[in-house]
Amino acid sequence: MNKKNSLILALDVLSRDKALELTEQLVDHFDAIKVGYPLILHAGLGIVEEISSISPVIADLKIADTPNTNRLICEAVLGAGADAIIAQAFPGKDSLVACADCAESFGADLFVVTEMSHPGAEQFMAPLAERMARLAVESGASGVVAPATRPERIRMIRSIIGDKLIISPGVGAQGGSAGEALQAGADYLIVGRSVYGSADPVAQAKELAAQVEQSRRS
Ligand code: 3DU
Repeated sequence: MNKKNSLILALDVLSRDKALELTEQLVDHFDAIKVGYPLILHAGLGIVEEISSISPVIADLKIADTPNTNRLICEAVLGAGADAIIAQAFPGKDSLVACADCAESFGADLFVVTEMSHPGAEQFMAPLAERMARLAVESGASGVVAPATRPERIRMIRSIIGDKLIISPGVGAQGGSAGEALQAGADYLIVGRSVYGSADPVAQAKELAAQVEQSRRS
């Protein structure tokens, strides 16, 4: 993934046509497009192939199964053209290594969820986030997913993972601040509803780019 804008679009729209229209409109403003269950379940796996011919794609299937099933899922979505996958750490090292091995065989990136950005993540994930971040490093992941809604947690996770990448959801609709997440150590911001749900997605993307630029200068 080429770091130009430090922005990843979470494309959780439900139709192929809308997804492709937004991709065409926004491709220059985002370094990658993240697609997940909402879009893939509605539009089919072929949407990964279509978007990946326009932009790098991160497949956010939050893969969380046995090593063999993880491998089958990774092969399907990376085979469809995704450049990166997202997996959960909690199934354990063998499951995560299966994803890392598959990503490596496709020349793709693996991002591991440490602690999610919604309030409920404080219940089970936050207490284990440090261990999950360490596991991500041990397993050979390219980076982790850490919450823009809790910049102090990004800071803590950065101290564990060194120079691995942090991609960070929660800016905009979930209340997180772009500037604070970047200052805390996020490499990329993942933004969905506040862009694709806006009356003017390109204007929203430009506003985010201005915030990224301001944070780089400060
Ligand atoms: O809240 P938004 O609409 O900006 O979208 C955020 C995206 O990031 C969405 O696809 C969601 O599934 C994903 N995500 C989180 O929000 C929080 C996480 O911890 C991990 C992924």
